[in-house]
Amino acid sequence: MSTTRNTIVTFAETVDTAAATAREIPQITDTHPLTVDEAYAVQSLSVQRRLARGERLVGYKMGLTSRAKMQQVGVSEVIWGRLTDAMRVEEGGAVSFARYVHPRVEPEIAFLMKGPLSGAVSNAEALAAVDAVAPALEIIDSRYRDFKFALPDVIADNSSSSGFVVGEWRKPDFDVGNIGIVLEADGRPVQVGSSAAILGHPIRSLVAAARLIARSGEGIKPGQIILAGGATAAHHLAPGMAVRGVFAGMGRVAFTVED
Ligand code: 0L1
Ligand code: MG
Repeated sequence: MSTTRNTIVTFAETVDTAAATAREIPQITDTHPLTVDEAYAVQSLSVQRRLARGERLVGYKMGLTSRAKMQQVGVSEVIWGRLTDAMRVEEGGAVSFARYVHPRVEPEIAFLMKGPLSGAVSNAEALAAVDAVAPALEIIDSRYRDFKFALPDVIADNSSSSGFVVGEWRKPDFDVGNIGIVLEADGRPVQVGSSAAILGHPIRSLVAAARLIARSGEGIKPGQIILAGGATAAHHLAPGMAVRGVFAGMGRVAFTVED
């Protein structure tokens, strides 16, 4: 079955509408095989629809950055998605559960960029382009029914990205390679991990971001935020829940879930 430009446009509209209206959809690859490149083309067009509605691109998220998640989806490469200003939740703020299909949260490290980054770069070059680091929480919400998807489905669906919360920025004058992280729900620890779970060191995720995003003809720009990927498994959100990430030596980041 061939994938034409019209097919890409149709799937972009499908995933965009599903995200905008919090409706679940069947996985695309059930009825139409997609290559990874075609899936990124769907993602690109779907995010362009958001930008056309007035949202602003503010950065990128990296996904499947831990061995556990890669095994879960059966892949050996990380994926990425786009972040817009409308996806950002104020630190300590509230989100509406009704805005999502089956949302989960995972703790991440966020990088704020001061320099551009694109293509093949070293860990040192990536670090030199970082202005600040912060504890962060990503809200992921696959729009696919029963969480059933293949890799191209997830990529097309903006790599499940739905929202993100960023804590206080700090100068990157300390090593973020092994930060102890506790994810709490209603004051109870529900996940415990380390930033080392993010490709062994979150800076490697930034290096991968520069390489992969360049393939699509885009580049990381100063002022943009990069979410490095989940440091623990994701935890399901529920109405009324208070969520907090506690990052050793970095601070806290929190939000609540309303109905
Ligand atoms: O942020 C991520 O690691 C992407 C996860 C994509 C799959 C999922 O929704 O669990
Ligand atoms: Mg994530």
